[in-house]
Amino acid sequence: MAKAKTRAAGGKYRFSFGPWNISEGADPFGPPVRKPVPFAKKLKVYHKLGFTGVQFHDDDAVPGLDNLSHAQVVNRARKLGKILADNGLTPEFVAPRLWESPKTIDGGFTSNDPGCRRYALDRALLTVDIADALGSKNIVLWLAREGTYIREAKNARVVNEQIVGAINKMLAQHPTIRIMIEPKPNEPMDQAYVPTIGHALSLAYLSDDPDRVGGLIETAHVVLAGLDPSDEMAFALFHKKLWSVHLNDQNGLKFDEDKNFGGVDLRRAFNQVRVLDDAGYGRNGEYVGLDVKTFRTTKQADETAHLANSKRFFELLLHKVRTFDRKAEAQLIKDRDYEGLERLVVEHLLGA
Ligand code: XUL
Ligand code: MN
Repeated sequence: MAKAKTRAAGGKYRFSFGPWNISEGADPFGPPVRKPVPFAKKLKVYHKLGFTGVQFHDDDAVPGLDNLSHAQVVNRARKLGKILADNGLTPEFVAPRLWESPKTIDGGFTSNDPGCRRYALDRALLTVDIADALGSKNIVLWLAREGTYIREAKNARVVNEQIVGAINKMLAQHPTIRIMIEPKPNEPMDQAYVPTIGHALSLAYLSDDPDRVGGLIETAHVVLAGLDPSDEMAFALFHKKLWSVHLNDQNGLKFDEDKNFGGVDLRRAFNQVRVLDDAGYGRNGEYVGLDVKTFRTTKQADETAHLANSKRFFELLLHKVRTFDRKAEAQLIKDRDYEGLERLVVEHLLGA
């Protein structure tokens, strides 16, 4: 592979993943099939595979946080921040896990129960404190259960006020914290309230500090919405609000698969790398984040192969992006010869 000049600061893209990406293989139909990997052992994997950013849920960072005092939570987060720094790792973001507690059965910020809404808000504010103690500026909001199974259950107009209200309280909790909304159209809900990046950014602009609210786009989530991931990324990049990505892949409209980046649709993956690289993604410190799961069939010894594979596919596609004949492309566009352009792209991807 020819050495292509990378665009991010420091000359290289920086990669991240979350500890949940090394999974035990449980699915709704069967129990775990691999042994759990202790967190400390997971941390060792990062450098080995060429990753430097760690994505966190609040309770990945501080397990059992619902049963700890505020001071204990912050103290443990601080200690973890030091461990990360000692290992040359950076905490990319922290995301409140608002979908497992009995108090979030009917949603978090949009629950119909005011006590449950309070729980969700308190947990989101605690997440801000955890991020601060860890040394990260970024909060990711995947609004897992903010939605409905039946439309009549909630007021789809009022929920926007509740979501923006919660975002405003999080912004007020810390002067420099940033919030990245990760849209997803369904699963676990039948219909989610912030299904696309357009929805997410329109709420961002309504917040008290729009400069501190942006987006994280996950490939699979966009495919589930029936849209094109590179177009969604381009939309957010135009708004200067693509602050992270969860690259993976998704084979059509089914459960959220979190497959290897490029594993389903190479051309779709090529176009994601192309819009990112063309826009100088990474220059402001953004990570190339992955959210990938290995197959249930994977043996214990290969439990991180999907991370290595997805990163490699990104790098190979980056080379394809940078060696694509842009002059020929411009001429074909000028001639409105899109059959010719199709051939140029596909032959390039096939190495023909
Ligand atoms: C869910 C999903 C989450 C978020 C972080 O589909 O992608 O893992 O990325 O909460
Ligand atoms: Mn994700």
